[in-house]
Amino acid sequence: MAKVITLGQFIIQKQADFPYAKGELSRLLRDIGIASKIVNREINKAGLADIIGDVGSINVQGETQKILDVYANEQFISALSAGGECALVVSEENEEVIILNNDVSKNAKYVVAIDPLDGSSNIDVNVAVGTTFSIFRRISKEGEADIKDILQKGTEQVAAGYIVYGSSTMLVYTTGCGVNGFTLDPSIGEFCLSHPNIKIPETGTIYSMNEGNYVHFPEGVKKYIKYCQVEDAATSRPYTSRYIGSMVADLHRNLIKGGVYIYPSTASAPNGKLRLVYECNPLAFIIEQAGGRASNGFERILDIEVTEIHQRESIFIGSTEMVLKAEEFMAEYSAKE
Ligand code: P6P
Repeated sequence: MAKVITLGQFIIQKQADFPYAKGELSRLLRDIGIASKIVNREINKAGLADIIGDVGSINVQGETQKILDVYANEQFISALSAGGECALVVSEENEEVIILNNDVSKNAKYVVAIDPLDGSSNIDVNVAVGTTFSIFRRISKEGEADIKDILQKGTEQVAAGYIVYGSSTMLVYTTGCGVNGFTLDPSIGEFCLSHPNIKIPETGTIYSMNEGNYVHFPEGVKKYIKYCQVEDAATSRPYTSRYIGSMVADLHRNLIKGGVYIYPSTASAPNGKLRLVYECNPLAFIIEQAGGRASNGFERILDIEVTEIHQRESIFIGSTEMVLKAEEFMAEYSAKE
């Protein structure tokens, strides 16, 4: 029976990789882990308690806020505030940055961007949902956290990860030294190392996108879809189309099995739908650390200038060879658009 390594033990073990670390990032990651266990508990009983459905309010994205969205947001923000290792939070659910200026947080070394519950429209139909988070070192002086701390390019992230609340609940994260996955063991309430040093297959046979938007896709995406559907035994085509409507779940499946997820520009989302700061950047960091690739069809996601906390970006993310092929079609058919 292999020794169980919990998330907390693993973080402490890995802390040794950072000679100057004094434990702040370790505690921050643990704070996120604790909040995710509380959120997980509510998600798992959403069908029972009366926390399904809308609170009637609208978030900054103009999306109806589900009770669980709001609950998850509150849990993560209060965990980050209480933990004292985070000076500022950006959340999909809040229009403005949240500066945590209590005595311990105002001098914290790190800032966090988070989507507390992505894909929450799936809650009511019992489909997997996810949390994404991105961690930066602050660049402001102690006591004066501000928006510039979070308007940093994806390459500046010190850590990033996601939690996928699926058939099991998993936390997957990177600090720039590879990607490790932990599965929640409800019997002991601990995330346990289940997927050490995850590497995404160089190529795959799964493509994920909402083909209902086909008529509004860039020409390069249309050509790539046709490429995926052509019979060619040598390259295992036609591929399989899998789209859950919950990016974290689609990305996690593609991370394990190989595949590509694409959310390009569409008529209703001319800059793509996904948000750069708290969705594209953390997932791009994870995928690159696992040996994959993430771009907006033309430019590496992690290199994209960040100008607004809720800015949207097209995303092509997954197995390197599949993203490269899609980028070839974008270069040939869409670069001029
Ligand atoms: P559409 C969920 O709202 C989300 O942000 C992603 O998780 C998901 O992949 C996508 O949007 C679904 O959007 O337009 O296909 O319904």
